Order: sequence, then structure tokens, then C-alpha cells
Amino acid sequence: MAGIIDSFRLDGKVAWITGASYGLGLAYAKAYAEVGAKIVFNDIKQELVDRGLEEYRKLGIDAYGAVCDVTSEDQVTAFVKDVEEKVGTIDILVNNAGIIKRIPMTEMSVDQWNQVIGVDLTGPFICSKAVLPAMIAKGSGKIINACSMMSEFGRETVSAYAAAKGGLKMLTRNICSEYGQYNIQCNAIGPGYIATPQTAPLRARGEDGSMNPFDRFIRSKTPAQRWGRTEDLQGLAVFLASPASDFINGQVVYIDGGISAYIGQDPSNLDESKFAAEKEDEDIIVND
Ligand code: NAP
Ligand code: GCO
Repeated sequence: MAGIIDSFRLDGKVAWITGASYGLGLAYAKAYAEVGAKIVFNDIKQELVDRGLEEYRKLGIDAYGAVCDVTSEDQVTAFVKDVEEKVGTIDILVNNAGIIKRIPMTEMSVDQWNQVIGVDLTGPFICSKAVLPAMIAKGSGKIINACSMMSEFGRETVSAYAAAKGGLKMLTRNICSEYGQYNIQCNAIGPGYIATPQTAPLRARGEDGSMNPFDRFIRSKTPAQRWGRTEDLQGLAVFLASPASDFINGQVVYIDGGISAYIGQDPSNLDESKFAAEKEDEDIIVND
């Protein structure tokens, strides 16, 4: 019988992480490669795939990457077929690709709403549907969804994102309910506020170097008083992909520095000088 440390390993497993050219997806992939998995990723544009391939090459990871839009069932079906032929059947799927549009609901068009629901909720449905038959045939599989604080909370301007991430929590439970009998586990990671390009606009300092009011707000809501780092999510991502979590199913695990346990402090009490030296993101990409 495998020892406890070995039960966290992913040797020989094929892990597909969607939208993993940079950001959280890249961090999950790095962690999976370190414990033995073969990495497969897609992204929406060739330039992102090239950037990802270069990044993996530099890290010494032999990853397979290609363009595939997670909202297109035809593209996803073709991608999975290619992966099966070139790499092997997919053992682990991380539905990581996501977008956000920060627009007040009364100003959001139906088209903008549909784009967010399409990538953040329909995408995980399409990708999970594509990998489940092989997982059922094999009698094992792991699906990990990218939930959010917005799977539990609302806030101004993120109606479509919150609706999608709340829906994704229930898709997680439903995949668990429907396919748990085949030894397939579907769980979700619920990151708090993590420093990636997606959240860069929320942290960007003013021209005079002043702290972004949202940055101050998030730190005052977070007992750890900091933004999460991509490395903070790697341990859970490995655990949920590994045999060590085989009896955990349908759960959302929040990694939020304590936000969801805490009512928060008055933002004006926060000592800004503690954070002045923190490095800004070098690479700011705004998704809106
Ligand atoms: P990110 O930096 O924006 O990366 C997401 C990736 O998905 C990007 O490469 C993006 O490409 C790609 N993508 C977008 N639409 C796609 C499509 N239709 N098909 C394939 N790929 C597509 O996001 P992140 O911050 O790493 O977050 C990753 C996931 O965690 C997302 O689902 C996000 O909602 C969730 N999350 C993030 C945080 C956080 O604080 N960062 C917190 C909670 C949850 P483009 O660059 O072209 O958009
Ligand atoms: C926002 C943020 C969030 C985070 C994350 C929180 O505008 O409030 O972008 O939605 O990215 O999902 O868990």
C-alpha cells in the first residue's frame, strides 16, 4: 500500500488545466509537474499558448499546449481527441479558464452577461462533459473547478461573475452526485483575492503612489492583511488531484486568508506603511 506522501503524487497522470498560460493555471500546472503529472493546457489565443509553452520550457516542463476556446464544444472535442492521441487520456481536469467583467448590472448588456456565463460556467460544463466518458471507462478521474469568493458573496459590478461562480459551485456538487459512483471526484478551489493579472486593476496604485481603495478594503477584510499568492493555492490543487483526496467529493475549499470567517475591520485603521514596499505586478492585463 502506498505511503501517505506517495498518495499525494501524480506520476504518469495527464492533467489538463484550461487557460493555463499564466496566472493561477500556470501555478497549478507547475505544482502538478513537480509531483509527476504530464501537463496539458489550452488558451484562447495562439500568442498566449506560445507564451505558456515558453514559460513551461524555461521551467523544464514538457507541456502540450494548443488553442481551444472552452465555450466551443467542437473545439473542446477536437482538443480532447488530439490530447488522447498525442499524450494520453485525461486523468485530471482543472476548469481554470475564467473572465470577469466589472460593470454595474444596470449597464451590462446581455451579450456581456452571456460572455461571462459562457466562459465561467458553460465552459466547465463543456470541458467536463468531454473528459467524463474516458474517466468513467477508466474508473477514476478528478475534476477541479475554479470557484471564488463570489460563489458565496455578492459585490457591486460583478453580477454575471457571481452568478457563474455560484452556478459552478452547484455544477461541482452535481458532477459529484452523478459520477461519484465511477470513482470520479469533482471538487472546487475557492480562492480569495489573489494577486494575478485578473485582479491587477483592483490593486493598481494611483499616480501619486497612493494605495488603491479596493486594496485597502480587501486587506481590512482579510485577517492575513495581504493578497493571496499563486503559491498559496498549489498545495490544495495537488491534494484535490491526488489519491489522497479520493473520499472528498462535491466540496468547495476556500483559500482566502480568512476573509469568509471575518466581518472585517474599519479600513481607516489599516497601517498603510506596512504595505508600501510590496512589489506591483509587472504585467498588467485587464480582462474587462
Ligand atoms: P487570468 O489571469 O485571467 O487567467 C485566465 C486564463 O483563461 C487567461 O489565460 C485567459 O485568456 C483564459 N481564457 C479566457 N477565456 C477563455 C476561453 N474562452 N477559453 C480558454 N481560455 C480562456 O485568471 P486568474 O486570476 O489566473 O484566475 C484563474 C481562475 O481562477 C478564473 O476562473 C478566475 O475566475 C478564478 N479566480 C481567480 C481569483 C483571483 O483572485 N485571481 C480569485 C478567485 C477565482 P485571456 O488572458 O485572453 O483572458
Ligand atoms: C472582484 C474580483 C473577484 C476575485 C475573486 C474573488 O472584482 O471582486 O475580481 O471576483 O477575482 O474571484 O474570489
